Amino acid sequence: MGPEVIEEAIRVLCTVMSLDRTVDLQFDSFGWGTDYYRSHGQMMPTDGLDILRTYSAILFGAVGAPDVKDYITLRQLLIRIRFGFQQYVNLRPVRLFPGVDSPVRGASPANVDMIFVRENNEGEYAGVGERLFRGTEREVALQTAVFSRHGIARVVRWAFECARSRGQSLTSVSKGNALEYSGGLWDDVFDELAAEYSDVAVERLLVDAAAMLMVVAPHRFRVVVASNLFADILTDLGAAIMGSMGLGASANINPEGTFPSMFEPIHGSAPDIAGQGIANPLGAIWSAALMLGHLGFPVWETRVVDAIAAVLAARELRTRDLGGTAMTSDVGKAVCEQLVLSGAVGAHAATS
Ligand code: GGG
Repeated sequence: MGPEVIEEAIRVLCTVMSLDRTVDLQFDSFGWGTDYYRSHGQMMPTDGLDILRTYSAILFGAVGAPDVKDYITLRQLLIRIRFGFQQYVNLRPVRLFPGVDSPVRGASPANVDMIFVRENNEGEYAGVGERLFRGTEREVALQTAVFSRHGIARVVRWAFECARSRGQSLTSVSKGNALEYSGGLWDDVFDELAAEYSDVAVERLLVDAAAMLMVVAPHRFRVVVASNLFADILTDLGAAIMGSMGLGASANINPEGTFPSMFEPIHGSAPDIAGQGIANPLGAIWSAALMLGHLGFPVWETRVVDAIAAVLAARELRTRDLGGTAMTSDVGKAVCEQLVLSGAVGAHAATS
């Protein structure tokens, strides 16, 4: 369902451009993915990163298909781009929009407002490992988690800066009790940096406690920093608390700007509903909003998120995941209409 939701994200970006001529984006589309794999034996061309490198940003849909191993689709495309372009920060906002019912009792827009900073280039995703004695009774799989001081420090520092700029607390999630090497290093680096950022309130949680507290006390989380795997899992939980996986947005950021950053909804390809035009496009649209902020249009980022919020608050147009019957394109068009309704003032603000 990647193409369906990205189509709506582009519809919204085109609406923004029609409202503000200073937002001048051009799009090239690459059909890299499982179809490409079936005909070429790889998920993207060998020189795919060289092709992408010339762009200002990447808007990514989804990967995954039942007939291709998940580790092929994910590693040969999404992870290749994240690692190849040193997108070591994966920003994932978690907020409950007014008008959306959370499955979590007591969750409200006031107490569900988190930003996850996911380490995006290391951990269990480093791709280091082996399968020994394949297909035999004694088969063994080794998956080595890679945690470097440099890799931890750069993402934790980024998270501290984020928390400081927002005047919010920073929670670090690890598993330093059972994972004495990786979790131990993570905790040490976090503590060292916490001493430098004494103005930022901090909390350190074990990942199991963090999962529990996100449900029973979501207000405790504002900016959260965690390793690749832990934050991947916790942000799916976050999306569930938000009301739907279809709402989750993310930004894979190369903070130095040496390479393009990439923006993608956090959901996968959902083969059960792909191609039916019923997927929720709001996670993809929110991701496009994050892209606008990254490209220097923070006012338009806010306005697109406000338009998403308005559509959800109206409780009229909902895709199936949120209990409605609306089509993907209906929801995309509704966000555009909201933008147009509030357009003239915003266009001025965006350029000033
Ligand atoms: N929207 C991108 C996508 O298809 N995500 C699915 C997925 O499995 N993601 C894993 C990850 O974010 O590491």
